[in-house]
Amino acid sequence: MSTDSAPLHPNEALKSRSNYLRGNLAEVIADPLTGSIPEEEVQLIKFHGSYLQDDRDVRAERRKKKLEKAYSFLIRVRVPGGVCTPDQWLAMDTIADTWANGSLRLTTRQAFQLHGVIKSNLKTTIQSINQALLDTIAACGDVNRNVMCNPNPHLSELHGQVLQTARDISAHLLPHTRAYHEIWLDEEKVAGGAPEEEPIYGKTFLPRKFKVAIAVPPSNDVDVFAHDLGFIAIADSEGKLHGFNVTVGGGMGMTHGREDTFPRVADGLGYIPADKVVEVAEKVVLVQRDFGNRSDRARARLKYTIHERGIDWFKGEVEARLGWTFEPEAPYAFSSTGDRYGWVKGADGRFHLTLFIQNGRIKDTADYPLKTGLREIARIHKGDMRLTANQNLIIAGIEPDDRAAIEQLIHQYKLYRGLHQTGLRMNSMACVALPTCGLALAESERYLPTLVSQLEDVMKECGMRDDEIVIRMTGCSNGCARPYLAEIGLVGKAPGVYNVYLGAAFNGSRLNKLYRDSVPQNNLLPLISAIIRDYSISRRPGERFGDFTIRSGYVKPTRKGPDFHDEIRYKEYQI
Ligand code: SRM
Ligand code: SF4
Repeated sequence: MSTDSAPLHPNEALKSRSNYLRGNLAEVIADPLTGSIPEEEVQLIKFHGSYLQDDRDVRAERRKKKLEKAYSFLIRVRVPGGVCTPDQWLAMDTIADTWANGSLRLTTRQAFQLHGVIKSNLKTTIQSINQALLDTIAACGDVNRNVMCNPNPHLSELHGQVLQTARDISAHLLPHTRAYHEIWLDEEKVAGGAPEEEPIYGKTFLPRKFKVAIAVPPSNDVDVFAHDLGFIAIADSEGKLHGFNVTVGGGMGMTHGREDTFPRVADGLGYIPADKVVEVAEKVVLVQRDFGNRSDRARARLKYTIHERGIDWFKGEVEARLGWTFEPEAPYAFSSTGDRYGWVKGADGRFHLTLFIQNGRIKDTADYPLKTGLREIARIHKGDMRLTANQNLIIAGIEPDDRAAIEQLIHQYKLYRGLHQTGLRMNSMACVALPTCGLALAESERYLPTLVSQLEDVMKECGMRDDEIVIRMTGCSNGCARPYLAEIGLVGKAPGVYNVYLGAAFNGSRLNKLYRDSVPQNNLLPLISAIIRDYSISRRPGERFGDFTIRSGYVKPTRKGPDFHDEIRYKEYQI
């Protein structure tokens, strides 16, 4: 149900006639005449965790030669809470080499991505992933996505409970259709085409993607306010899970040039006891299912439903379906969105090692055998591997007696590089962008490391080598590396051209704001260096970079979603 009188977006009819996400997927995947699939199935395959892409580096050349685009598929593997076993890591490592482009991507949502899987290998690859007891169901599409949670194992009991909560929410919100099992795993078809039950989603699923995260204060590593639905864990006096503050209506995506689209930080709904969490997640999803915009996909996320109808209306709808009311929010405080790097000893005496992984890319280079090193660790490791929301990796649960062997491998494969980077780099994130992302307007993963190196020189010169500034880049305005919550946000506008955003809070509670529109790549270094130099001289004790840029008048603070664009009007007025 949508209250919008505008015609439904074509994807709504497409979902409806797909017979619960089957469409002609099985047939078109088997067609050997092309590396591509038709548009209808391009939309449907997302619900199965995959995207059709092409290598954009060779697009022009192939067009000239009148060749089909260099098509391949992205596969996203769901990892609730980011936790997998060493065996699953090894399986992903092998699959990346055998069927994909040889690298693994740890995503900003604690999942794995494979790139470059050609159509004829798609089914085998998905089967191999399932053999490792992982899957790609609902990793993309208009459904609930990978559920994130704080992966810091040293928080022991509380963390264990939060991880279980993430898994419970994930399982509860999975689609029920057997389409995935039929198409990819050769399960027998539902007898006689009998109608299936899709109790939460119905035939047309959600108006748009839906994202859930659980944060454990004081860490806001999951960027809980960027989520459609967020839970902030509240512990009792013994450090055990007591309940959650619930947040709704966060999101990052916007469209350049459309001021009615904007990033938004979530609103609070109140506090709930821990055992109510799955029920609340379901009801929030149901309200969005029934009232989300199904006409304009750029305005279809929960944040717009709440922006238009108001948080009080939304809370009332959720409470009416629950049959009980939220308690007032419990006190909590966030300190940062970053990861805690290096070795830490947990309450149970086991060790955990967090490594910085640049942009989440796991591959070997001539002087940095990262992929091989992690493979060797996974071979002997008895704990688990944890993907963080900042694209990093925790080798978790190392018994004291096993630490020396892991340290030896860290040394042998130079993995200590993931421990000794500057404060700026350790707080950097870039989305994938070119060459695989079909929506990229500019480089991101392939460019940010270079820009960071240049800015590092300035930081060192200012005596700020280890000072933390959160810097994030994306190749377009969709916000996949959550750039609007970065103290320095760089968002691709065109090839070699970026918008520069400043003024987000270090703890992820305030969005940034546009500082300069359409800056050519070569001007980024002088532009940002000048502000860093000013910061090094004029900052107050303990003042964060984002707060400084507001106090010093570089940008005005963004209080909520729509005023994210205020500065643009202000700038136009100045001109
Ligand atoms: Fe994203 C679309 C990559 C996290 C907002 N995102 C895409 C696609 C699939 C492009 C496409 O639709 O053709 C990208 C694939 C690129 C590639 O080649 O790999 C892509 N998104 C990613 C990843 C891999 C970025 C990364 O470097 O880690 C992240 C995968 C997460 C996962 O494991 O599920 C990723 N995307 C995000 C996030 C961050 C988050 O969820 O915390 C956001 C912003 C938060 C949000 O959703 O509001 C995000 N991605 C988008 C959007 C804009 C959605 C919107 O509301 O407007 C799109 C475009 C769309 O959906 O139409 C998009
Ligand atoms: Fe692609 Fe844009 Fe997402 Fe980057 S932010 S991965 S360019 S959709």
